[in-house]
Amino acid sequence: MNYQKILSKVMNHQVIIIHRHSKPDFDAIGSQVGWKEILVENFPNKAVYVVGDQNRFDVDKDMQEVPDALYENALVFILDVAVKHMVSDERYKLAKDVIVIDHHKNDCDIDEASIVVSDSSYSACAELITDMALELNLKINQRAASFLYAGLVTDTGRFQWMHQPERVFLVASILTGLGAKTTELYDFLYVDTLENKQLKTFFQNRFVYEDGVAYLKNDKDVFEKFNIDVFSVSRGMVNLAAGIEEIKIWLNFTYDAEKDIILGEFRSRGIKIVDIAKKYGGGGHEQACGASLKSWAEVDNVISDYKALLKENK
Ligand SMILES: [Mn+2]
Repeated sequence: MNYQKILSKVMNHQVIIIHRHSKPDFDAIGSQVGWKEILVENFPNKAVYVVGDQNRFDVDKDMQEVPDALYENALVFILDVAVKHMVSDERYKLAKDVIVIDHHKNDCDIDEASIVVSDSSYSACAELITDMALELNLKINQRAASFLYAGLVTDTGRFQWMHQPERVFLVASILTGLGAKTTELYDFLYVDTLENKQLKTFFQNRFVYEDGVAYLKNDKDVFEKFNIDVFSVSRGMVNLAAGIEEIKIWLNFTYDAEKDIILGEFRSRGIKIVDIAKKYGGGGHEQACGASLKSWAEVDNVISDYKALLKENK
């Protein structure tokens, strides 16, 4: 395994900066902050930083401002992503050395990387990071355990979607044994405000159900109507159409005014759907993926493609 090589690179650098994908989910933040905690715990003399865009998953406001000059001699880790256009803060290009650790199916296109660990048998990047830390006999403190556990829980949909359940539960057992704060996490994730619950009801009722495919189009008017961010609609609402017997594929399309693109989030039960995401320049997991689309006409093409895919699979 490459883990020993990774450890030697850590040993040989004084400054370590950890990146991950933009619009972070809890696996991205959990892996990033968890890995930082592990490095700080085991190598207290090193300067370790975490950078990137912030949202509610940066629960303790860990993200830091790092001057460009710091990159010159730095080792950069890029976690939970292997494609350059999705990395938050492109200054990783200034670094002396780059290591990519990911669990998605995409091929890595980050040319600066000297080591790429890309293993889609891991259900969460946090699972991979934990496995690596254990293999390297690194101490995982309670804060690291809590963040890594958060990544594990969210990327598996609370232990529903797992590539290797035995390993997932083993890692979960180890992390809870190390004091991961589970109740705090579940309250953060699953206790909702009344306003939010009502908002979800609104979105749920707007899904269109056709030929085994559910889809929802969220255009500008949604953001005029509600005080809600793009991510909360795009990622936050897609699974409102999950768990319906007749629906095997569910899609959520959300207009991102800042970038003037439409974010597509695609999910399925029992059908591999990532190839269509890739066809439109996106990617992700076999049954949970996405793509950025240029127009509502293109959105309709995606919907037609998924309907056709479902027919083929019947
Ligand atoms: Mn992940």
